[in-house]
Amino acid sequence: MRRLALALVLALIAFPVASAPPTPAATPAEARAFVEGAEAKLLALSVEAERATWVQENFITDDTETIAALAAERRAAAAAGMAKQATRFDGLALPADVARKLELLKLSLVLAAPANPAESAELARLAAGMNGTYGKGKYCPPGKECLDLTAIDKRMAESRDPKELLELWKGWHAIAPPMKNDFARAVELSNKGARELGFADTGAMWRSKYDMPPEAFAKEVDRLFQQVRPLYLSLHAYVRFQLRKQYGDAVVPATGPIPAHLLGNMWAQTWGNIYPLVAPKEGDPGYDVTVILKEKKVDEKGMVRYGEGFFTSLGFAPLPATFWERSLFTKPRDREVVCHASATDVDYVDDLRIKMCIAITAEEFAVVHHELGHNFYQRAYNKQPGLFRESANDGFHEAIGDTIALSITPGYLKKLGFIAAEPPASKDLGLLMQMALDKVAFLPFGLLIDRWRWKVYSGEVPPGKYNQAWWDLRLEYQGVAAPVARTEADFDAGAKYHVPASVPYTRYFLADILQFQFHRDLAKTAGCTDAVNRCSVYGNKAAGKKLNDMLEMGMSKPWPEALEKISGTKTMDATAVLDYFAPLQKWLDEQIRKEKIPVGW
Ligand code: X8Z
Ligand code: ZN
Repeated sequence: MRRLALALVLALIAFPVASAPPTPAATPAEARAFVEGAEAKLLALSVEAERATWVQENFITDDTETIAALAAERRAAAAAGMAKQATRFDGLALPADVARKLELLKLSLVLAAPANPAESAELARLAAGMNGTYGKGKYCPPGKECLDLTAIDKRMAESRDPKELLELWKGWHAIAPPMKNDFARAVELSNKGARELGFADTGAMWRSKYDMPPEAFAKEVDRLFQQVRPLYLSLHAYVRFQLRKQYGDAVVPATGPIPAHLLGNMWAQTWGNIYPLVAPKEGDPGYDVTVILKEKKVDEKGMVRYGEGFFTSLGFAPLPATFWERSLFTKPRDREVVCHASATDVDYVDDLRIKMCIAITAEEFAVVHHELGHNFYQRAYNKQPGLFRESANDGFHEAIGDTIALSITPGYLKKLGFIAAEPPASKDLGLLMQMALDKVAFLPFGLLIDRWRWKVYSGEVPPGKYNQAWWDLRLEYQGVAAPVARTEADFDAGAKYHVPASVPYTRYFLADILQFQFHRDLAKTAGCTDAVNRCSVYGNKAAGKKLNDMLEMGMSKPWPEALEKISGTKTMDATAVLDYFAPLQKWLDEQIRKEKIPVGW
């Protein structure tokens, strides 16, 4: 090869430029051959990288981290190289599938590798290292046994002692500062990689993955948030009012932000664990799924079996035997693992697995369905070409399992034999409040993590302002404040998994909206005429087919076309959220009026 190239150079030198043969123009056939070759290579490298990551996250050691970093680097370097080569087909009229694949080649990575091999290796090492550091994170209270995140989560959910909650909050957030420099360096390196691919920075690259210009996507996200913001404000106001009753004036201000440690969750992202503090008196549904699961002695695998059972009731094939052999369901005692729940398809065909340190609670029952949603999606699109083996957009991937979990209604629980009778419609307020504490409370959180990262990647927020910018956004969007004074020595964003693990987060905001849209439309397909929160698509093959038709498309078409399959519209629409919670919103606003509860912060 090299000799041939040299011969060509010599030939060009030997002949006057005017007589040099023109570079043959690239043809559509060449473009197809190129992209199909790239696709096959990338698929093979992705399988290798997925396998290495699986081992690293299930056995955190220095060696597995190195192996995972090497595999990630090989994939990233190849993808970046091929994306650059693909530019030679720019401007060529191409069949739609080839053009889409060439575009996706550029967008297949979360962190783009810089061309410089040393820098590319450094970025991969930093990413694997932060993932491991987070996974190993612990809080060691003085004189007591150390607590990992699973143990801390449990205390955060159950404790009503503000002192203990504060200790846990501070203790966990102390895992992050050692990662700050690595994070800042990874920002620099991945930005370099993104720029080499023609993006302004990594944040702009992330925003380019939605079949529309990046600025239009940011606007679209804002539009959706504005639709649901009034509902969030009402919920926030009522929750703050009730927390004041529990903790008093000195801990919770009348009109200011809610201190972040009191909401039953380390990041104040879902508030379902404080349901007993805010439950509408007249709305108690009369059962608690956590209690029922424990009474029925459902174990970790049993939780997953219920999830699988829902999908098979819709017509999906059962999970393969290897799923049960290879998944991680229980936190091992003898080694470090990344407990943050995840699902993967290691061979991109049917080597499906989840990794989760399952707790037997209603909250985790929903998470099990969330993870299985990933697996059933992955298998549904496994006949697509490699570059299309992805969800329509990343919000779709996150929405599928949650859509199914919205069908865990009293009617479904009765079918499972969990409850003897369905509570009457008058108890809907309690059910809606429980759901809103998780889903409505999450909306601003789902948005702000990437608002912060977008500013970090663009350079608007330099490392010296990371923490201030983080809390500014927490205040602006969530109306939540740090429970103790913070400085730039803290790195509070780093205490949330997706930041050290480099997982984009806007996907969860989109999923929070999309799941209500999907649920509303699938319930309609199933012919449900009840209030939408009482509709379950369990056992409905027509709804299952509709869902599968969309899942099978993978990423082969722009996401609005996938959305259309289920919803008959190409537009994401938060009115499904508003419809679902309409009775609760009415009730909240009545309380706000009656009790003169201040709204906002
Ligand atoms: O990270 C997750 C899943 C894995 S994709 C468990 N979620 C987000 C989070 O935990 O912060 C699900 C909802 C939000
Ligand atoms: Zn997920």
